[in-house]
Amino acid sequence: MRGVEQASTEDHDHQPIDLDRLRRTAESVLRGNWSGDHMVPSRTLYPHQWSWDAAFISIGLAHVAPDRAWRDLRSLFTAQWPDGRVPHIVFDPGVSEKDYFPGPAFWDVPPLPGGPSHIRTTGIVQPPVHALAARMIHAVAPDAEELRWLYPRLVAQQEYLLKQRDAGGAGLASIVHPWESGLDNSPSWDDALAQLPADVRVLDRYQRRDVQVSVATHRPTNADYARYIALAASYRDNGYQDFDLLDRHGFVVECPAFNALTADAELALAEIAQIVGADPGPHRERAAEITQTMVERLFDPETGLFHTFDVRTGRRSKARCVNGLMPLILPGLPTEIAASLAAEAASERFGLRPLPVPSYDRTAPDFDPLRYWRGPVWINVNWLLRRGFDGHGYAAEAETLRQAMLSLVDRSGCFEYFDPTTGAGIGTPEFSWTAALVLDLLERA
Ligand code: 2M8
Repeated sequence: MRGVEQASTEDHDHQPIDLDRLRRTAESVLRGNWSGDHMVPSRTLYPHQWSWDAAFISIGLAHVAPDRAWRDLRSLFTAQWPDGRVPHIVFDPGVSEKDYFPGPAFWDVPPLPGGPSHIRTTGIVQPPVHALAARMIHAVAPDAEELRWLYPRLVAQQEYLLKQRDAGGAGLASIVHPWESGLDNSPSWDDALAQLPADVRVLDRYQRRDVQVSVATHRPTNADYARYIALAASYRDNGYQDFDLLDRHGFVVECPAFNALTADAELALAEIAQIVGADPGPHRERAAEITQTMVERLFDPETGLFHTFDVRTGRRSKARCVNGLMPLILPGLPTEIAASLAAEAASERFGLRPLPVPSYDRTAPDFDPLRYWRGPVWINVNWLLRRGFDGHGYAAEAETLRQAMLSLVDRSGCFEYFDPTTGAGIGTPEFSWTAALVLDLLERA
């Protein structure tokens, strides 16, 4: 697909999208952020390798540099823990401790037993988008050897999440830190976090790096950041153990997006299993079980979308956030629930155009167009939603969303996130997953 594509007529400025320019810009961002054996999300704000970023990035990279796509996943899984967890950050030993906080000294994870001694990681996880990434890279640049290497590792990742992290006992994975959701500062966590003290004195001991390299009002508040640090320190001080989480840890929550991606990973693994000669059946069964449990436990018929469930209190959050729409990616979702999510996504609370879906309900009194995951538009969740629309037969909505994303990035650049009222780019510029997913969207005309 080359040339100029007419954007949706409802496009903000009715500007045609310059596809060639967009492609060149995205490719140049990915060239600039490649670090030898992995991609950094951003040179300034995020100078290491992040887990779910690597998955989104490799999906787009497959179209232009498939060797790097496979390499990115391999680098990440080389740092997998013996218990199967895939760490949310793999630290680059060449980057100074002061260039990202909290860095390896804070997390204090010993070298992996039997692994390369220079590898340092965090001890928390992020959503498992990697099986999907492996399946998608293979579709563009088949490499059965890479798939065979990854398959047992992807299975171990799922087993960790579905066994060690089933703190609620219902068959869903719990997260122990908002950072594990990837939607770090989402209002989804407000109720659970409100039960924890916000002792900002913890920040006297540490220097926040994010507010030195980004605009403070676009980042989490000090009160939230203090809670993040206290929670991470608590999990670390318990040796990153997952038994008795409800007694030992202050934040144990089931997220609809995290669990939808876990079920989606089982579906991708079923396809990978067929290629590598393993049994796809158990993967399909697990995907169906997770989907059904999510419907029973996380769906609220009154709001028409999914909500996070606080396992410690047994309460569902009332906040309407983008993670509540994400189960649309599951093909096994009952038709009427898929229809409810599709209607909610297109409603005035979210909306598919002229700008893509924001991270939080536009009509909520605390909707914040600038602060990180509390309103702004993010490309990765919209890319997932587009897939969901497509998978459930909503072809027009899928195309509307695709156009809205391309138009936004063409107009504003490959930013980390975007103001949902003006479309202005915010957060860090030259952000890898925005660039990578644009490359994938360009292939989906
Ligand atoms: C953001 O999270 C990191 C912590 O993991 C941070 O704020 O420092 C989130 O947007 C997360 O989803 C993303 O993976 C990460 C790197 O892009 O940045």
